[in-house]
Amino acid sequence: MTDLAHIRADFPILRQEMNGYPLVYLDSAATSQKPTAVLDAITDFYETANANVHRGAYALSEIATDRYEEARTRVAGFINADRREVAFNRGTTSAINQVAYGWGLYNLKPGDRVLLTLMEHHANIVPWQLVSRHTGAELVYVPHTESYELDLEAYHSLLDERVKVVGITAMSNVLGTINPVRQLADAAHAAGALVVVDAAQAVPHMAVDVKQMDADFLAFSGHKMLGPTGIGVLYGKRELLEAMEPAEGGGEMISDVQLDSSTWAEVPHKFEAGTPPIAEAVGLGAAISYLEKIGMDAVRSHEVDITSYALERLGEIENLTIYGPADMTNRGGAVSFTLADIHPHDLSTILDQRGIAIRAGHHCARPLARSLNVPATARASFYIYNVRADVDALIDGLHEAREIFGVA
Ligand code: C6P
Repeated sequence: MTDLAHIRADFPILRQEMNGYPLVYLDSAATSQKPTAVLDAITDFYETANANVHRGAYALSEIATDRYEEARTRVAGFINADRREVAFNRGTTSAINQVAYGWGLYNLKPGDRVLLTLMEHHANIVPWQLVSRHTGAELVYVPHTESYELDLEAYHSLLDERVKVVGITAMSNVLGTINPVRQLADAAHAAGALVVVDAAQAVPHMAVDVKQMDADFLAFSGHKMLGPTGIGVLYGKRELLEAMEPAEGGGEMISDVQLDSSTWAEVPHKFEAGTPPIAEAVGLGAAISYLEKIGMDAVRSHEVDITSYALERLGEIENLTIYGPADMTNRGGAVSFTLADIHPHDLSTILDQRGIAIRAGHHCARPLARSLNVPATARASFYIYNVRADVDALIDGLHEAREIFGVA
């Protein structure tokens, strides 16, 4: 990363104080902050191009449609997909629901299995549970090892002909673990299963190439990658999207509507029922341009640098347990921990009084929290605008928490 001070200056919110301290934002895994370029792109859209898309036969609507479709092209380029393989929606959660209800509901049956990992976010668990109620398919989970990696031996032994779909998080939002998606996908394909990749934590932080991964479906959210809330992406291999049913019906997604049946629009439009998040797509396009200017390799190398520093400094604190790989080769910038028996919510409150924002809780991954045997963890997560001084502030705050709670 070339010029960190310059990058920080692009994020107006980071100039703000919180509780009388400079804001130290360590919750980018929940949502990232937004640079001026993204905020300006959204304002500019509303000021100069706002109209509904794919509908009006007038110039302004065509301009809006062009901006919306340009954003799709940008997203497709970013993940090395064809633009017809990129459907916009509200976020990772809605993208995975599209696959569960559009593919799972029509293709799963009793005796079939959906193979998930214990690291999954609820977004890649609950939709499959809901669909299993209708289809009778069974959910099976791959555990993690003691070093917080996916148990590959267990994965291979669970991967039999009953498994029709494998759901994998590319990067755990709790452990930070980066899973070997290509290797997992090759094995899944050899067993005849499709692969759904939850890339909510991966696409913002590293170069993701859907062809290299050989993902059948891949989901991510704009708001975790400098873009606005309310916009997300479902990538799917074209032949799968063409064969898949839409999970939502309404305007925009049809070719024809008769009284008792309809035919669908071409992909990807059949997955975009109703007025889409137009300005949000434009904002996501601007976020991608911003990330591309930095370069995803530089984004990743900054993450490696700042997270290694955080792991090193957290390691200095006695009675602090980190839940996640110790080595940066297969981990990202989400660092979950507990400190002695201080409740993570108390830690978060004490840090908040110093202007430091971390997340505490189960991070929408309750099965994982249970397997870690903790009700909650504290989690610091990093992004391009974080600097070593942010880590130092976190460490000072944790020392204060130790004193307040009388931890030896
Ligand atoms: N994780 C976190 O603090 P949505 O809410 O649809 O944009 O993203 C859901 C989601 C799916 N998968 C993973 C791996 C995620 O991390 C998230 C969002 C946030 O960890 C909010 S719970």
